[in-house]
Amino acid sequence: MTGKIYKILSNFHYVKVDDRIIECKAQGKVKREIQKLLVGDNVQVELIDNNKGNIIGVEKRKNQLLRPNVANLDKLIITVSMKSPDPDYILLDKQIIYCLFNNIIPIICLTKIDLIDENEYLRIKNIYEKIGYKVYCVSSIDNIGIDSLKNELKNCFCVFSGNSGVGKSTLINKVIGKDIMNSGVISSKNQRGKHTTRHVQIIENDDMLLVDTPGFSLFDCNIPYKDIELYYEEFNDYINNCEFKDCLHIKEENCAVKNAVKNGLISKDRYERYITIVNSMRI
Ligand SMILES: Nc1nc2c(ncn2[C@@H]2O[C@H](COP(=O)(O)OP(=O)(O)OP(=O)(O)O)[C@@H](O)[C@H]2O)c(=O)[nH]1
Ligand SMILES: [Mg+2]
Ligand SMILES: [Zn+2]
Repeated sequence: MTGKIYKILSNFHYVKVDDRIIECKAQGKVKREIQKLLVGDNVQVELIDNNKGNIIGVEKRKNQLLRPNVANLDKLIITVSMKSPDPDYILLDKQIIYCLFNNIIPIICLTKIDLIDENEYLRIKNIYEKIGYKVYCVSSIDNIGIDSLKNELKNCFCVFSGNSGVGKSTLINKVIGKDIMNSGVISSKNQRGKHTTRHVQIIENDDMLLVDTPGFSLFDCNIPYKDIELYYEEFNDYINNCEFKDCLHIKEENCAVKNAVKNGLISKDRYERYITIVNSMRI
């Protein structure tokens, strides 16, 4: 039988097989083959009884996140709040690069739109939609945009990422229609005075498989800085027209990308963040 790992607690792997959750231990052979099983792994299970089993094999992963440790995701829901905390667009752009590098579909979700002027979030939405990304503008408080986001999440495995406090847990609760995730209510649970998710777990509802992440996720990837341009889809039409073959589009003369920025064909904001990201990777 095959199934997906939904939750891991020490040596126990909770695998969804058909409509049941089976508590499994990994066979020695599997442990040697793959050092660490992850939530999201698709595994072969041999049943011991009705609700216990052994994991006897693992499918090859299509991708893997480092923090949280999750495998095989289809979409990363990059959550950015428009206010409190202020939007971090460098983090957004880095996460898009990371997704494209790892074969994950990036979905942008602008949250807390009840706190700012419509023009401001529509401006951001425009920039990213023009490049070809899907952007959802939501407010969990005013119930805006939840249904269309829900459609995006159906029939796929999605992880929510974004800085602490952007509203991920609140949004997941809204989408699911139940208070499953602890959201930022002050409590005595930890030193920061907030609830945080301690283990990674898949939440399933209505054909959606969702993972909440606690606060910031780390986006380490070994992309050489010279290749970053490849993950800026709006540069594609221009990079072959630069005078220098290895143009980084920063200081070079006769750069087609810089010209496109000057002519308003590429977003100046995105381009400036590109420079910041490339420069931060060169040191
Ligand atoms: N105004 C407004 N506040 C919101 C909205 N969504 C969430 N909040 C508030 O933002 C705070 C943080 O929300 P959380 O859902 O806990 O944020 P999180 O991203 O899960 O944070 P971490 O778990 O620390 O990563 C809470 O006080 C929420 O009530 C929204 O749409 N509008
Ligand atoms: Mg949370
Ligand atoms: Zn150039």
